[in-house]
Amino acid sequence: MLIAIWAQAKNGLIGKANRLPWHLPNDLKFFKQMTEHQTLVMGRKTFEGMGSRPLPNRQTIVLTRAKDYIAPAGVIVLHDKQAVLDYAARCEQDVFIAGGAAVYEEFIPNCDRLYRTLIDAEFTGDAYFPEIDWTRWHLVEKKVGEKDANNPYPYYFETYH
Ligand code: RAR
Repeated sequence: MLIAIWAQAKNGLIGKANRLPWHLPNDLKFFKQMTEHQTLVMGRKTFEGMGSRPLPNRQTIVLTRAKDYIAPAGVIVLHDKQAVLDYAARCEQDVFIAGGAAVYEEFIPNCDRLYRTLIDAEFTGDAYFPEIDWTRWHLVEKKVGEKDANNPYPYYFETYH
């Protein structure tokens, strides 16, 4: 299955200087849990925003047009959408589209599920989730995130089929 996973503020904000605009460790825990032993696809800027290091216990695929891109050992570099779709069709694992904006825009039409963390707060940043055809998607689950000193915003984990 191809699944998009992202966190956004109410206004669609997803990023700031290739990083996340907020500190919300419970979202990263959710991201970790959902993607464990699966495959992650991320754009080159998102990968570099995460320190150009793959996360443990999941296959990382970096998408870049640069044919000479050097990634750390264990990271797969692919250069276009079709190569990712071919990879996803062959691999046994779920393939998670993990950002950023340009990558979501390219892959959402091919996704089977969406995992959206909706953060009910305002932040500043420079990257927004793209416009998508919401008539295709049905909310099947919405869980309230636990608020505490380290996770001080109201937030929700939504699943769309
Ligand atoms: N697609 C997403 C993401 C993606 C995302 C983006 C980032 O910056 C642009 C990130 O850097 C802050 C991260 C970070 C993830 C991360 N982990 N993820 C898995 C750690 C933390 C675990 C609590 C980790 C993982 C696995 C093993 C060990 C450690 O730091 C991610 C974020 N959120 C959502 N909803 N969709």
